[in-house]
Amino acid sequence: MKIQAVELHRLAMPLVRPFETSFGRQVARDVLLVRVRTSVGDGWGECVAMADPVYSSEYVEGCASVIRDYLAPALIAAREVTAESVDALLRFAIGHRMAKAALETAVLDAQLRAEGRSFGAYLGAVRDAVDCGVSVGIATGIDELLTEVQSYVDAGYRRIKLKIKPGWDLEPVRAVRELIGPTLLQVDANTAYTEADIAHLGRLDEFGLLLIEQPFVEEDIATHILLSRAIETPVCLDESIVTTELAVDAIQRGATSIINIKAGRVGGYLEAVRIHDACAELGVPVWSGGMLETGVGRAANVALAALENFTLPGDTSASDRYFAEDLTEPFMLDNGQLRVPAGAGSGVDIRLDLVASLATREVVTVR
Ligand code: OSB
Ligand code: MG
Repeated sequence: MKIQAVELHRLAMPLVRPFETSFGRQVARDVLLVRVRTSVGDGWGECVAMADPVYSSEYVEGCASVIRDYLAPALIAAREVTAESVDALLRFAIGHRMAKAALETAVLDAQLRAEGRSFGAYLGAVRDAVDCGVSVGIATGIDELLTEVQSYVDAGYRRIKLKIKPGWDLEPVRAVRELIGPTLLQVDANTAYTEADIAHLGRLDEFGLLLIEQPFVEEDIATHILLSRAIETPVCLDESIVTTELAVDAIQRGATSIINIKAGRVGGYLEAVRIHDACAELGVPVWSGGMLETGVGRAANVALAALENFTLPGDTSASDRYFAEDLTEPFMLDNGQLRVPAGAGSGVDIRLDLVASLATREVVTVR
């Protein structure tokens, strides 16, 4: 296909409840959508970067800027573009994986819509519905936390993930474990701990957690190896894993035995599938992370989570866990699962009226 134009749409989506992590408190999602206009039709992608560079170095304004000034012009200049060639066309720019992923996803969406093929069929989905978990932010107190967790258990979520940080770990985990009994439970520290906390984190072993996600800074594989040796709870990496090679290396060195896959973090769905395949070969289970996506990004995440080795419930929650109104038809939980969209491309329709009415910036068009 030929890329004729790339549009950047910025909007603000209020969250149904504030989402607090060790890296800050979000009250709204600063959303960046990319629409590619191509010779075979349009495609959409959602950039997963947060408003501020606090989860990774990328942030929404930076992504919009690098797409506008570097990435989109490179695709528009190319004689022929396919989803499979986007990575090579954008390799001249170092890093910026979330920005690149948004573009690659939009190109893939256009390509698959034109072919009448779904993301699930293209990526290799083996099921038509996926098990869902929910990521629960740091609460203002234990009572508030238990009320929120109970509402998710009542809604049917198959796994609870608690955000933890120093000062908010053993006590909330104990209280939630007592509340939910044998329901799957895991924790995510978003890099909030250091090597000095290893003995303390070992105290989580008594709660039978599925895993502890990313306790130390992303570059620090060595301390994750030490922790994996010191505790029984499996260690799972999120922020650290940005390529297939890094995933394989971290697994072989004993730093991680489960991997959280986020297509945005690794540069796109094609690389996400490569990580999935490499982990399968090494006998390492994976699960689908989330970045508070709207239905646009969620649709593709749900398709990815339908691959064989996604054996643990993902952070693929229903639309109403995040938003009162979604940008697509809402994703609704059915017996703890979301249905994999079966329509062409991402399989969802974008509500252009809502995208326009929630806009915080003028649409930027690169041509
Ligand atoms: O670390 O998994 C994370 C949200 C934003 C940034 C990072 C993370 C998260 C979540 C929520 O945990 C996942 C979701 O429900 O989309
Ligand atoms: Mg995480």
